[in-house]
Amino acid sequence: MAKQQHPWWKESVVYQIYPRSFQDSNGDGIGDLEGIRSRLDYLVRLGVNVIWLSPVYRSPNDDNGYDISDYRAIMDEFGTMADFDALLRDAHAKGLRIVMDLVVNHTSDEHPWFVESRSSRDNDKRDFYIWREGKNGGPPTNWGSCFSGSAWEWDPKTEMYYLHFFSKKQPDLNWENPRVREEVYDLMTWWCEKGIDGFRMDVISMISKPDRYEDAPVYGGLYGSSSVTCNGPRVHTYLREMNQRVLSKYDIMTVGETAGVTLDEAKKYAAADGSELNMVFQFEHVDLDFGPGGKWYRDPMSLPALKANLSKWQNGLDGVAWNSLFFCNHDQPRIVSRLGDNSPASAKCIATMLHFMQGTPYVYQGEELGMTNCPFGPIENYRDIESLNAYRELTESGLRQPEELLSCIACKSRDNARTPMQWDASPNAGFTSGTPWIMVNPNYKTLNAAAQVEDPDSVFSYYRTLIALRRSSPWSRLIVYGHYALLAPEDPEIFAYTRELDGERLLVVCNLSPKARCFDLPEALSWKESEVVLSNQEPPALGRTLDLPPWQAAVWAIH
Ligand code: TEU
Ligand code: CA
Repeated sequence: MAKQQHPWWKESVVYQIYPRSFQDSNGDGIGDLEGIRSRLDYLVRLGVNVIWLSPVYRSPNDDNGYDISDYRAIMDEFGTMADFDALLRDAHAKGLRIVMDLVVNHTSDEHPWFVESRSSRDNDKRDFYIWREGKNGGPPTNWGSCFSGSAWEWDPKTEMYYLHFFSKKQPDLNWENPRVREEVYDLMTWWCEKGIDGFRMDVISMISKPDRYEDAPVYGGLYGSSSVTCNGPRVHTYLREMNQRVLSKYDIMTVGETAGVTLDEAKKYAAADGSELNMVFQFEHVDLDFGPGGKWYRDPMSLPALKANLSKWQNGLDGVAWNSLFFCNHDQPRIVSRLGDNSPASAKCIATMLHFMQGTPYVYQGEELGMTNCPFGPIENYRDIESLNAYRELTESGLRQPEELLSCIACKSRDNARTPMQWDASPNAGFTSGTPWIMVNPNYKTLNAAAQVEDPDSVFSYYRTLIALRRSSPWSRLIVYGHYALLAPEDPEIFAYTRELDGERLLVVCNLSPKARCFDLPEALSWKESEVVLSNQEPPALGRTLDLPPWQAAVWAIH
């Protein structure tokens, strides 16, 4: 595809579906493809035009589908390939595109490649994975897995270690091996030929391992940081090759999940010349509340730090690469419980702040309803391998006290995003007629789609408006392509900025706090006329000083 100035993926809004938790169609308590198909009209109503499907491939589900044992088959619990084809057909008929999750940093240990690879030292597929001798009676390096424990697993059969940056059932592929890359390009082509509309590439920043396997710094726990393998020496070579071999042949959208990416690296991953991927999906802004020891330590997220960070990415990629805009996904706690106070007003305020920025917005299922973190209670109610392993490792080692760690897990667990979609007030929120695989958030009786879809003041209707403003309104070009400028960087409660394109301007002001605030617009900002574009409450009169009630968000076009 020739490089386009205004490609569809810049003008889209993506909705992420975590299939396991979206809609169950057969009462087994697990969401499935038929369930998704039955809810397409809801997405049409919301106004999004792209669906990102978290993995639906065959998997033993050690990490809910991020451990794939067959890239050309559908997970039994989710249905069949015929169900997938029906979903793709119906989605396309309704104007919805489908982007597949591509998990090729690692496979499942049950993938036939790994079964072969581990069978003997001289197996034909041995070099599909990363095998090393131990050192001093232990693993080759001190690297830790993102899911606790060492990143190396001892395999007694061949008496060597294999590398796994996630669970030991997710061995890392060896991208150095050209045969591995060929296999990946083949399976990607297979899906493109089926007519899918793009790929979200799981931890694609980790596929190129360092040249030297050396110990890494230890920040909080027992192991060296896994970030040593982010942006490895050949990652851009591989992605350019992938682009030439597959991506450039189709009109698809590609988004790289690029943990640990820097601004300079992002300019390569998502270069405007189209040589690698379309956009980066990075985590600096949502990792601001990590403590010095990482995710399981809490620091408050200061608004000036958040503003500085988001502004860095807005300004840094403008014209040279492309951002994803998100606060929520299946790995993140709910933003309304994090930055907000769980109220609908705070949900709308946070959404306004994000959706008027430059980049492609991602809405994660339930975010458009203001779904909140879940009061799980005891550790037994959690399902996520990351939370469960961290709890075991950090309490058993004596590094953390159980109660204190549990309160941290309650705030940060990925399971907060994975409770069933709240469709209505019927049992199990209308998600399943059976027993859900993970608990339903008890607030579903009042917080659900049925209560919101027709209500013009609901969070759902507000998201619908945000999406419509971006996709088809007099301000669409300005919202998609306008240049960004932050106002009042030091203000601890107000997030305000402008967007500007060809002499047209938008002013976005969000009071991200539960208290009323007076806000003086900077002297340098001037306008003659103004028009309210959007407001989540009665809009304040636009003057040099704004009176903003708690969680007020307002957007003006100024001339
Ligand atoms: O996530 C990779 C990643 O970098 C993190 O967001 C990770 O989930 C971390 O543990 C958060 O605390 C991707 C997927 O989005 C995630 O669901 C998978 O578990 C992981 O890769 C492995 O495939
Ligand atoms: Ca089911």
